Amino acid sequence: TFVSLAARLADATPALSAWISMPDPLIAESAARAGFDAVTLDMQHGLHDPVSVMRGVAAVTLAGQPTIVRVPVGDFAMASRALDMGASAVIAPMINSVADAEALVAATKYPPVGQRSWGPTRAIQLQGIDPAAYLANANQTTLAFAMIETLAAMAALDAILEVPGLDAVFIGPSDLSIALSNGANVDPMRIDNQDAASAIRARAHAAGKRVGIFALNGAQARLYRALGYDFIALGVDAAYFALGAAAMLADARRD
Ligand code: 3PY
Ligand code: MG
Repeated sequence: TFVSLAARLADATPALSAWISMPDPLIAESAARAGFDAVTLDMQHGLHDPVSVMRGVAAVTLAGQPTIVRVPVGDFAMASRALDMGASAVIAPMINSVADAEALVAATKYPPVGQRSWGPTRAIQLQGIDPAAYLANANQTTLAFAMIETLAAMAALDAILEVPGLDAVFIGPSDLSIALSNGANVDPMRIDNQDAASAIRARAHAAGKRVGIFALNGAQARLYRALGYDFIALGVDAAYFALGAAAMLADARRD
């Protein structure tokens, strides 16, 4: 049976999501079966394209997990298409203004909240519901995450949080650390960067929004769990493979 990210967050907070760059659906399905609470397919920096997203969402859904799609920068049409393909949330990078946040909501919510165009054929197939039920529930069961990862986004944060229909924010700690150091370094764990992320989290929670963040490894994810994030994306598929291979080889070569 279909599980949306909204439903998963209601009973597993924080949800820990896999982060998948490799476009074969087998990779996404393997992550779904490995114990993550959700699977995110990355079109911004990862290799996913619209066809691989369609296949990946199906594989993850049939394995019983919610799928999230991070779309490319400014590609709000793809945000609609990801939901049409059955994703239960989208993450939009580089949301730097109220206009960006409004464009995200317009693409991902049906009227009267937004202007999402009708065509969720694949989502309806995968979720096993009828079109009327999909229309009645989609604005609640699909989530739009605005990525906050620039100085402009931090400056506009309170206004972005007031955009009707925006469900959640997702902090990009690497880009944020580059912005806060004026390009000097990329270091998500820098104290000033963690302070900025915590301030974003507190303001978003005060506005009633869910807050997600990206963790490079298990130690970072543990920190974010303790801090009260709702949704934590953990690592990346290439690292799961490399770490698993290294651990197995080391075990094999032990005397
Ligand atoms: C960032 O940290 O900038 C991200 O976009 C996380 O993937
Ligand atoms: Mg980023």
